[in-house]
This record gives sequence, structure tokens and C-alpha cells, in this order.
Amino acid sequence: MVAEEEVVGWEGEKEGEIDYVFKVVVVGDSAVGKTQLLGRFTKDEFFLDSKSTIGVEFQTRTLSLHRKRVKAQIWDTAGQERYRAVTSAYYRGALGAMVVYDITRRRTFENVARWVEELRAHADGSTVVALIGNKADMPAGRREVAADEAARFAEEQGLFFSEASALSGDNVERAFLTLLEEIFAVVSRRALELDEARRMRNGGGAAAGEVLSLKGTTLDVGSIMETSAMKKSSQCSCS
Ligand SMILES: Nc1nc2c(ncn2[C@@H]2O[C@H](COP(=O)(O)OP(=O)(O)OP(=O)(O)O)[C@@H](O)[C@H]2O)c(=O)[nH]1
Ligand SMILES: [Mg+2]
Repeated sequence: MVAEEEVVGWEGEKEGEIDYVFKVVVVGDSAVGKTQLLGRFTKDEFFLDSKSTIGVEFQTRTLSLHRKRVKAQIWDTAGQERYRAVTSAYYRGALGAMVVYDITRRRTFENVARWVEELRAHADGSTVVALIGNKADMPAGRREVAADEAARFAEEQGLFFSEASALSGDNVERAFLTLLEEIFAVVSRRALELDEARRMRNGGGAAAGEVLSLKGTTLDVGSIMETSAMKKSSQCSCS
């Protein structure tokens, strides 16, 4: 395993080219701390009196991963049904997702299964999903969900799991970076497969909008390039 400092670094938004844009969606019940987790990761900010999100917002942070410039574009919407935006558009092109619950409110954990179902219904099959138990800073007496119960659930569902605190910042960086690293691995594999498919087609190269069929999945090359993570140059990123 490579040390975190060797593979990750802060990057200015305007310096040079971005190699990848990774769309990540954050979901979970209202007031679990989705917006504050985003604020902590993208700006190292936290607000105790944050208001419910209305509609959709996204924030970005550019960093380098394995010497590639990656822009994490993290989408946030309302946990409350009445404030939520169109579901399918929210999930479209998401390479990663965070399902957040509040460790001091059991109901928010019980609803995780519904959020995971919604994700599975709308997001791509290869979307990397992490379960985050937020507000880990709260006193032990307030806890309503044990960490090992959540870890077991996550394992059954094939999700990454971590408790975190947007307030103290504990584990926030690590949780997002683990997700981004895993997306990076998925995207590198996908780029390899696309390259392979191109070679099979006599090195012609796929034009934007051309549809390639890979391992049973139909990928619209044009829309992937637009919305998610294909490398901008035509070089293979597989090293
Ligand atoms: N103690 C503690 N409070 C937190 C933490 N994260 C968020 N909060 C508080 O919880 C409340 C809700 O946080 P938000 O980030 O607005 O929640 P949300 O999930 O975005 O809610 P919606 O936008 O309504 O879906 C705010 O008062 C936050 O200050 C945390 O890690 N610890
Ligand atoms: Mg919010």
C-alpha cells in the first residue's frame, strides 16, 4: 500500500489540465450532515447552524491521485423528499456515492437500506458506494447505532464503511479519499477495456457518441466523456 502523501495532494483549480472529473453523489436523511461533510472535505469548513439543502448543489476539490489531476465534483441534495431534485438526473454519471446516516438517530440508519436501493435503481452498476456514520464526535451516551452493526450491514451490502465527524473533521478526508481511490481503480480498468475494444476495432478510435459494447454493458462513449471520468487526452492512462 502506498503512503497517502505519495498519491494525494492539493491542487489549485486553475493550474493546468484536469485529467479526470469524478462525480460523487451524497445521499441520506435530512440533517445527518451531508452538506457539512462536503464543506469539510472541499473547503475545510463547518457550520453548526446549517440550513436544509433545497434542490441540488455541488462543490469541487481538485487533487492529484497517482500523479493525475482529479477534480472531485461532489453533489449534494436534500434529504427531505419535498426539497429533492429529479432523482434520475442527480444520479446520472455518478461514479461514487456516499450514503450518510447520523449515529445518534437510529431511524436515519434504518433508512440507509432505502437509500442504497434508490442508488442501485438509478446509478450505474459499477458506482462505488461508501456508508458513512456521521457525528462520531457526539458523546457516547447519545449513540443509537453501534459501529460494528453498521460495519456488518456494509459488508453484507458490499459497501465501504467509516464513521466520521464533519464537526471535528475526523475521518472525513480519509473517507472521501478512499472513495476517490476506488473510483480511480474502476476508471483505470474501464479505460483499459475501452482501449482494448478500440484496438479490436483495428485501432480506428471511437468517435464521440459511438456506442461500444463492453462486457455486456453498453457504454455511450460520448456521454461518459462529458459527464464522468474518461481521460481528456487520447492516451491510455493505464500504467
Ligand atoms: N455534532 C455534529 N453535528 C453535525 C455534524 N455534521 C453536521 N452536524 C449538524 O447537523 C445539522 C445538519 O447538518 P447538514 O449538513 O445541514 O445536514 P444535511 O444532511 O445536509 O440535511 P439536508 O440538507 O436537510 O438533507 C447541522 O446543525 C450541522 O451543524 C457532525 O459531524 N457533528
Ligand atoms: Mg444539506
